[in-house]
Amino acid sequence: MGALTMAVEASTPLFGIIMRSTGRWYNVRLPDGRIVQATLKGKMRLSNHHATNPVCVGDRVSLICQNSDYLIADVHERTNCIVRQAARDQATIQLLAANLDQAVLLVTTAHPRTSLGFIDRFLAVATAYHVPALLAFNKTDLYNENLMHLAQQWKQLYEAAGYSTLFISARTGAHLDVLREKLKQKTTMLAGHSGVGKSTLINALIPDLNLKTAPLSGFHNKGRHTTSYAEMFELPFSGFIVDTPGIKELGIFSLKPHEVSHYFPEMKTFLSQCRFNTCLHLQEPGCAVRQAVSEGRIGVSRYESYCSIIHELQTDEPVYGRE
Ligand SMILES: Nc1nc2c(ncn2[C@@H]2O[C@H](COP(=O)(O)OP(=O)(O)OP(=O)(O)O)[C@@H](O)[C@H]2O)c(=O)[nH]1
Ligand SMILES: [Mg+2]
Ligand SMILES: [Zn+2]
Repeated sequence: MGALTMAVEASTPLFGIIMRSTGRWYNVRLPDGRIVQATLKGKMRLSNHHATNPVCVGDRVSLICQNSDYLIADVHERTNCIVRQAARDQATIQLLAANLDQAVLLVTTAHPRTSLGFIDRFLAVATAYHVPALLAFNKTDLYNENLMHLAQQWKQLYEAAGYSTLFISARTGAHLDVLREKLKQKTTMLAGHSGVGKSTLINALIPDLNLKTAPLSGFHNKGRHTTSYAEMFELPFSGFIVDTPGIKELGIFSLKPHEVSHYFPEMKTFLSQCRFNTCLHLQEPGCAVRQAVSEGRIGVSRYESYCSIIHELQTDEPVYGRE
């Protein structure tokens, strides 16, 4: 009886979650918390021909053990998956992270200041991918009166649009208790410009981790990234957090122009009031969205970001379908 049980166990695939992928090797977390290294089973490499990587961080997989090597044999269906363009003007995508419960976008009015356009694009893409997003203002220890005033204005703008906001300092630990509550038992993607403090924050949440961070002086250089691949970490208070690199290229490429307004939550209530149901809310007569902007019920900067996304989608060749 005992021997039979062992044989069954050996042939049953193990369940695992991808924590990190660097080229050929994947770190996979087993249900007991152990992390093992695995490679892809041959046929897996071919499964998604649009993507440079068939498996990504957050993926739930079936593992088989062959000659004491772990092989990833299957990827379970994803609840969502954030992708980016593998390279500009190339018809390939890179899967960044899958099965996310939420995204925290780290922003700051200090250095390097986040642009509203970047925030709006990120929020629209996250909404399109069914990942609820919240804004965390970081480096609040550096906010003087002006920077704090600006941050308060942004907070109002985004809360009015339907997003939660949070003020924290990864450096001093201010309000990290509030953030911890939001992260508990969830899988969260942490996003934000290079230098905004993502790795510093994860180090603060997970003592002894010691992720590499970079001094501020290194950020004169555009496009510099200290973190160069996505990696998921287990939080000591339960839950997982994904540190992501280069979220800048996170594309709006997969959005369709007529859908974009649905990813701006504050526009939703006005959409049915436009004269034309094909209204893109640009120059069309009888547009309820533009009316709402002129009445101050939709933020001007939000509307400008909306227009710039539409403009980009209309001028760029759409090369991808939605993942
Ligand atoms: N004063 C202050 N500095 C911070 C805070 N958070 C991060 N920093 C500093 O900002 C710099 C960049 O932080 P990182 O954590 O490396 O930034 P990152 O977002 O991981 O950057 P990439 O890996 O390049 O995407 C480091 O010098 C940090 O010490 C904060 O809350 N306050
Ligand atoms: Mg980093
Ligand atoms: Zn309209």
